[in-house]
Amino acid sequence: MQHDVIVVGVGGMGSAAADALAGRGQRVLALEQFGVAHSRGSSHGRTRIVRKAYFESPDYLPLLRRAYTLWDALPPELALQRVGCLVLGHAGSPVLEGAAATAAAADVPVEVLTAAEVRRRFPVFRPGPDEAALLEPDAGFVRPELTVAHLVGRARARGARVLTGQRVLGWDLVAGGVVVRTRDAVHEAARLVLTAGAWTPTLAASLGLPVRVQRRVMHFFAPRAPEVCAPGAMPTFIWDLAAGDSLYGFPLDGADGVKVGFHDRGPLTDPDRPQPDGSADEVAEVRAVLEQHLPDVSGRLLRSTGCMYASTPDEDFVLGLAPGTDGRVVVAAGFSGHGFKFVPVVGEVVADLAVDGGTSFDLGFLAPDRF
Ligand code: PYC
Repeated sequence: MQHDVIVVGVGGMGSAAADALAGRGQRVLALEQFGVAHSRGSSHGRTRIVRKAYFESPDYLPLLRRAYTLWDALPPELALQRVGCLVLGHAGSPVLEGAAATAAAADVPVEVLTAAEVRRRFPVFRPGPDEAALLEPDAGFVRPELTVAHLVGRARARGARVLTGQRVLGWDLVAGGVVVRTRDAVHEAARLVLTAGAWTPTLAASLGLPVRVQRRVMHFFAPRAPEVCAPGAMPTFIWDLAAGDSLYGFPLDGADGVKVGFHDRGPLTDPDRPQPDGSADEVAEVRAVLEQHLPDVSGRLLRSTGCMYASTPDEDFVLGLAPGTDGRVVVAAGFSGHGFKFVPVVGEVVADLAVDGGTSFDLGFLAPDRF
């Protein structure tokens, strides 16, 4: 067999997996249907939030701590930019309370701020009197496209074959390994890693994972008052507007402006249809929220770009050995719009699972067979 492991899908997770596997001496073939650092999936749009006061669950903390170490070891232009993260919400907001609970349980330094304190320290935000916030200074953002390009480059330097323009049609278990079919070839290897993002429902249909694919839009605005949006004056943020409805965003990023988007709003979509740019209605929807909550951001629209979330019912990831595959298939999927910050540690975990059949992290809450 020419390869030890085939990686299907080279976005954030696939690039990290290919890199980590090649770093462990595996003969890796990685197949990507588009190009390196493309914008057809879920790993584009300039910036991603990184934070540890994880309202989703404290169970992510061991993975997050390792991810921080790995982000900090990357070249400076890829390392975590520590501009902080502000979580805002009404009293009793599950996002705010969840972030505070994880911070307390895991000793993550945070500051609790009243609405008045938020307005004084970060005037770009206009919380109402019954809202509060949690500031996590050690949080910030990373760069998705640069990260993918870097990891692919390093994987190749470590001997991985990363092929672009290779649409995978399907895969099967065979005696002693797996085969993967593309339009032009059939590839064999001992192990398969599925990091197919929004194409998980297509490529992992036999695994029965309940991953649904949804459209999201990232909006980039030239702010009306750039001085209150500069890094230092404005942290990244997640604003819990109402149950299951939040707005997130980033400080001013040079000519790219201020990026904001709804974490939860967006219809189901077909990943094979290129996502159109944000429509007039989608822009009007976000502008209405900006006018009320961050009016200084709501200047000229620079661009609105579509992307996709591949989400599970509980919005926790799917990370582990796929059931019924005799330990030959590793699946890393369903990142539900909050996965990119884990990219480097997911690469390591995937390599552990593919090479050793296990990992020292407790991944029970992410098990592929939990549904
Ligand atoms: O993962 O921090 C995150 C996030 C929340 C909303 C968008 N990204």
